[in-house]
Amino acid sequence: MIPKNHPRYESLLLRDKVKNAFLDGYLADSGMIAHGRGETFDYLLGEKTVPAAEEAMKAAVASLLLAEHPVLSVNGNTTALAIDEVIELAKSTDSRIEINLFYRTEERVDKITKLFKDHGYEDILGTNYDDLYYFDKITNPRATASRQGIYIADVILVPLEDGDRAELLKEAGKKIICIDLNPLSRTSKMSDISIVDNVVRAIPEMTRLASEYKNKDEDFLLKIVNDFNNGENLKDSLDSFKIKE
Ligand code: PTJ
Repeated sequence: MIPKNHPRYESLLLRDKVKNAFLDGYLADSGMIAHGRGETFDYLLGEKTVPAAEEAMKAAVASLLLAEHPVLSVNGNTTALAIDEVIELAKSTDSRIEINLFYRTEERVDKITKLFKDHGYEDILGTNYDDLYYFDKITNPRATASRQGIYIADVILVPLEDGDRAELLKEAGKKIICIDLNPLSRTSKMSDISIVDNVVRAIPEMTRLASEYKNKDEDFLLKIVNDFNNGENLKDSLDSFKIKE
């Protein structure tokens, strides 16, 4: 039990979620290491959404709303930290949700499938019963794509993704939006839109933006997307890190 008046309460609460998800068997052991890396970047970012991330989120939400087949990809960490928030974002952007695990096992997929069902989301893709395609033509468990989801998707949101799969999806011609606290990661560098923020702040903010943009016309959304420059935005994100006291 973490006392609410602890100065690091919010951070410890996230750690607890990650640890419990590991003990429940759906978060990869490496997921705890990935979380620790994310924590460090978030600490240096001041644990707040910086203006560059807000700009990237606007372009990301506009892209999801303009997409024909938008998909939100989820893994163990995203499920542990933001399951309800992902479901809300899917509803507000008419996106599908697909399980896409780097360390894919049937057991983890089943557990995540059940969790989404328990949270009221019935038709998750990428399950053990889905019609899966393998992007690299060999049945590499890291390269799965549901034929109703990632396989036909034009825009994919990948929160907390590893570089290899981001690369695979990019090679498959998808527009990639990532949420990654590390602006220097391969995923951030190769994505079309990189949101340098914590998934726990970014996903709810994207849902808020989606409700704001929902009734805007296509030209309004296209202008946001076209005015966005990911390289420039990543530089701004990097400048937001405080490495001095
Ligand atoms: O559940 P699986 O099997 O798909 O595995 C998921 C992990 C995260 C273990 C896997 O994709 C992996 O190994 O990822 P990496 O290569 O460690 O990359 C994760 C990135 O997410 C790192 O750049 C972290 O800094 C970043 N990160 C960690 N926590 C957060 C985060 N970014 C945003 N919000 C976070 N809470």
